[in-house]
Amino acid sequence: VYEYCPAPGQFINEMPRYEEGDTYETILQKAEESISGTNDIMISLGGYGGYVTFGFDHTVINIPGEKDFRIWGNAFYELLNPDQRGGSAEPGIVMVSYDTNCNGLPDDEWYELAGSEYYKAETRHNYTITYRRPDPNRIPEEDDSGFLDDINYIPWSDSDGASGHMAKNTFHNQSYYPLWIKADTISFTGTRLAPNGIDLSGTGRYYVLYAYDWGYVDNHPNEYDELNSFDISWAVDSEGNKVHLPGVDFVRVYTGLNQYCGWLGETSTELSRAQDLHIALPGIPLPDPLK
Ligand SMILES: [Ca+2]
Ligand SMILES: [Ca+2]
Ligand SMILES: [Ca+2]
Repeated sequence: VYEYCPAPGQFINEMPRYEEGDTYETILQKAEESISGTNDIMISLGGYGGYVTFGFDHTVINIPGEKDFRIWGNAFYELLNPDQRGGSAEPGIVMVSYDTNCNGLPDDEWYELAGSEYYKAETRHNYTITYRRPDPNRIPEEDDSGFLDDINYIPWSDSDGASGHMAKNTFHNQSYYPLWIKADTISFTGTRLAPNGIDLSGTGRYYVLYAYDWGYVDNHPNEYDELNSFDISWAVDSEGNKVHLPGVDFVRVYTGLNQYCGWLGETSTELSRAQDLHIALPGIPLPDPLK
């Protein structure tokens, strides 16, 4: 893991856990120990824009016509209407990079993998958000649900001129702002997908987050291996033009939505593992047939 830069969120400082004295370096180490190999410990990227950058110990080859790597998240479909593919889908956008200068470091050009939403009108490109550290002098205010006890917790503003707050809920009482960060603001830029959460109750009490079709992390349950697998040939440049990469050495995943869903809280991508689909792990056969 080369970078772990989450946005604020209800699982931040817990996945991985911040302990007194931790620095960015020790948190990075914890993120690496969480998702390396088959350790399978979930890390959270927090709200919109939060990201992790990781690599393999080899180049993942882009085999034409095949998906090349897979990423595990914690998405699920609700039991009542599984056919509608709604539940907890918190799509993370994938970027890839090829070690063009062969120095083993992710200092080369990055390309987004254009998922099913990339070219849609409601998808926003070059979107920037800035979160501000909570004001220690604010007076916490509850909402009517009883589940949010600090609705003005973390202020954010974006490049569209919109602003709001990430609330604090009664289920998670630790700081949601990354405690190892000294700066009072954190900014992220990227593509932002349209909201995918629908409040079925109409009163803010029952949100269902519907999965997008394909091309995102933490969007479909892990048992749908094909829907959690990625083709390097989906790569596009910053203008949206397709690019051909022979393979990738580095992968970045960031939370793709700026959305708040009542007591479910902010939408945040989680992930726990990645795998090169062209190399079998000991004891774990390759998917057959390769899709
Ligand atoms: Ca491919
Ligand atoms: Ca490099
Ligand atoms: Ca999730």
